[in-house]
Amino acid sequence: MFCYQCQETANNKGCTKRGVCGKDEVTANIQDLLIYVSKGLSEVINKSNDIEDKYYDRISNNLFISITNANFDKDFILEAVKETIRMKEDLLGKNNLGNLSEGANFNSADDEELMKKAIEVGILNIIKEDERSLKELITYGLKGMAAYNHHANVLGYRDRSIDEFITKSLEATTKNLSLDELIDLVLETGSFGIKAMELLDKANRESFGSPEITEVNYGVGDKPGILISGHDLKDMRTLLEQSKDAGIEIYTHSEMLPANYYPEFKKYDHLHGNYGNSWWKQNEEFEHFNGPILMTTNCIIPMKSTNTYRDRMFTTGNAGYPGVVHISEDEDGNKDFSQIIELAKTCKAPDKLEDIKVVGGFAHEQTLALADKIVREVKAGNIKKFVVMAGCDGRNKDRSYYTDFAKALPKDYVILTAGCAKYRYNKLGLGDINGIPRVLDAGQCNDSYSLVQIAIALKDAFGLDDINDLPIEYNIAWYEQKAVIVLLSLLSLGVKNIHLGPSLPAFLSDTVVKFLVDNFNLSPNKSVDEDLKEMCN
Ligand code: FSO
Ligand code: SF4
Repeated sequence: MFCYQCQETANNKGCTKRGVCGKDEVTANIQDLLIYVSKGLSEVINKSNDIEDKYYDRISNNLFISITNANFDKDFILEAVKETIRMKEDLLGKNNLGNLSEGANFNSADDEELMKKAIEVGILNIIKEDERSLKELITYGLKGMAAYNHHANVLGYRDRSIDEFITKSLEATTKNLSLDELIDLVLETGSFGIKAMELLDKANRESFGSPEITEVNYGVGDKPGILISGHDLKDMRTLLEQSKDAGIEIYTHSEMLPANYYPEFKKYDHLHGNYGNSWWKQNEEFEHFNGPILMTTNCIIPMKSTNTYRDRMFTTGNAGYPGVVHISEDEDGNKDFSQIIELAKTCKAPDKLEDIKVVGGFAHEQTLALADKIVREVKAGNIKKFVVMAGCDGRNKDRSYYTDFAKALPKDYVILTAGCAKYRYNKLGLGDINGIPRVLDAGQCNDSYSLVQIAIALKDAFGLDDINDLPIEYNIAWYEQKAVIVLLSLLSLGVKNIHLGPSLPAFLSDTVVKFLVDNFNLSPNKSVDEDLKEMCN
């Protein structure tokens, strides 16, 4: 195996025996095969006519499955490989396509043959480092984009241009392209990242209402509960609806926290609030929850031998974990969570972890409603700058940088955040500036789109021509591939001077780093003091 797609990769070079994330070698190889056959299916889709949605869905699902910490179940992933090959053969049977690449021609349903192929199709097959770096940067961006696209698609929202861009770009990564052509494709991937986030923002707002400023309860009640984690708001609605008269309560976890901000979910009295912290604390916190846990997407972490919650954990959608019950949708796209609800009724109420309330829900509509006030405070000199600290959290000790940075920021700085990165500083009690909280949480990582909207609105309000003239600094934390598409999206908008940490991606070659530094002045995090000096001038 060789995998270097996330920030935790071994020695910041690559995982070669077992992933730091817990992914074993066989699973890593099957994921490589899944990407290989997805590129083959993409080529066939691109050359065929009248493609039904289900083919594009297969591609988005495959990319999502291979995101860090989404799916550890090799049988599940192998089944996705076989289904992808079946769908490709099905399209080939309907179309006369002539010459195809090796990946598009590859056909097997035999486990042994598939496993042999899986070992042969790793990313080190791209020999030239710069070419590999750019092709993987594109592929990881597409993985993040596909996740957002999938969440919009299941809510009935679709933009064919996004689907087509994903399949065209996947096919492009199999071709001989110059570095300049690949760099253009990297930036185009960022533009489509904005489109995908915009589509999901619309899907979420039209389905569940616009997020509202909300005080979220982190305490517990005395009824048994179900903990729902991940990013899938459709699953959230289904679970709330199916459990409303069951005498239990629903708690959000990690990236599901922003569900508490949506009017549609607030209607359910049994939505109790949020339980716990960032994804990487789940081994400990799930033990204390006592009831069932539903993982709708990443981030899952492997259970320890001492963990007892395996029998009360469930996965759905593109998430998977060996030995854990997976709840699939039926032919009409509906899911039945009744076995989770019945199990919850037999469980104890959650143990109390903390007893606080934290305010969030500053997505673009709410923040723009405050825009006049914000502009007034900036013009009066009470708010000096905004710092976008969106992105991911991670378990690496270096990540305490973000807590220290947030604490050390001057009192007239406001943090704009989205994604699980917020758990590093959302409970610090950083106060407010004349009623404007110093941590404005827009929501999930995809809600970085809201932060872009806020920046564009502020640019107009201040009458500026260039987004880089705004009093905004960017200190982005990355971990997995959704943060890659957020970063590419910002670059595609021409945002410069982004600080990226806690380390630069291992998949960026020296040449690609140089390109990003020369053209965007991207810089890796240094110490809190050095970065504060650069950003607070
Ligand atoms: Fe975090 Fe995990 Fe949302 Fe990611 S929970 S790390 S960027 O999945 O997608 O922010
Ligand atoms: Fe390593 Fe990250 Fe890949 Fe897991 S996802 S194998 S930690 S690089």
